[in-house]
Amino acid sequence: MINHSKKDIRIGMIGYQFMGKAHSHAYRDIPFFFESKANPILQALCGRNEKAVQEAADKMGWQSIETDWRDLIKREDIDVIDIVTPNHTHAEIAIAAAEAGKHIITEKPLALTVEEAARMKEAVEKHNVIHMICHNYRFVPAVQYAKRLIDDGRLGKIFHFRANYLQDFIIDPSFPLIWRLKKEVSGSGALGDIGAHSIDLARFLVGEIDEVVAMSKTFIKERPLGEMSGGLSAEVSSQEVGEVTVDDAVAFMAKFDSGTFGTFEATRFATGNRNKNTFEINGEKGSVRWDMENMNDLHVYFTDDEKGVQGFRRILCTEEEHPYAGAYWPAGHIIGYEHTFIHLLYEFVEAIADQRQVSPNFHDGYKNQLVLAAIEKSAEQKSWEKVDQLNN
Ligand code: SOE
Repeated sequence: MINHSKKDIRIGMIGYQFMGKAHSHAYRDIPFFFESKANPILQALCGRNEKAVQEAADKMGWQSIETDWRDLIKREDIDVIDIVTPNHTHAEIAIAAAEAGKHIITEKPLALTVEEAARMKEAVEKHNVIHMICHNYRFVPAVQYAKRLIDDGRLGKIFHFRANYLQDFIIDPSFPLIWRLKKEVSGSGALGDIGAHSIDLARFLVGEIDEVVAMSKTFIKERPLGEMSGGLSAEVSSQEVGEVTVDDAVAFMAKFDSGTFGTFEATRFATGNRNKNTFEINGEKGSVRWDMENMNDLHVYFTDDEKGVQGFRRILCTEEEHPYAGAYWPAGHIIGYEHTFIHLLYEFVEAIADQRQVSPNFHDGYKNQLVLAAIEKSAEQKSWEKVDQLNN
């Protein structure tokens, strides 16, 4: 039976590969698992290759297609523009979408530069649309529960935030020069692609970063030309080689406004680590540890636990008490990567139904971009950099 009290939210999505699949699936699952005020409709899918976009639309359940994003934005039967295209396109599309009065969600990082990010933030503010950036790891129940413990004071004053985001998909020197390895398309390398997620988790859990010092490295400086071929795989398209213009790895230390001491590493050269996104937070009354590869677990330690049996213990965050978890299965029945997008997009469409802003949004994306820029500058100049000095 159709529920007429729900607000229809007609989505137009640009891009349809890895993230396009994650978003499409999530929109479809929202009404299945959540009592949402919104009814997301997969109205139109956009991509330049007509045959490929039609195939993707048929497979993922989109009702129509467009081959030019400008035509999609002009359509009156579209409420939301969802941007899952490479990073260099985010600013132009988002600004045009804001001008057309569409609500906007974009993949991360927000933009290539602080200047672009600032223009995007101004556009969504000026046109008063609802905006969000896809930092999906915030929406893991265990991460949300860690946030609740911190906000409730269970860890006390926070001394350390320690994060690693480790991948290894480009280690082979014959892996081609995909868009993620070109600065003019991606902005930065491991830093903006995965380090941006750790920065978002840090800002979400611990607060703003004040100052950073960084080093970065490009291990393989030239690669054969080629393209992504779905997921994180790619195909070489020519014998020619091109220059890698982004970092393969970055490490940085950060001072938070709160006085918390931060250490971070983001790399695509951590052999054997496919998508190891972790953090540990140490406070005066306790600690929490989380690892995306076992994303349902939160390891906690409390100093007031009984002496003799103290130690890190594992909480399986699948109970009613754990944010989002109650929407799924009986306790102990775990969820996965795709659910992070269901939660994120659920929050987005709910916010649209309620006509209010949501987090993380373009302000968060902008703040994140400031941190990314300070890290790049620090690595280049071998100096401590104040994050706010880039904030004008
Ligand atoms: C590739 O490094 C990638 O898909 C990132 O772009 C995502 O943001 C991350 O969540 C998983 O890895």
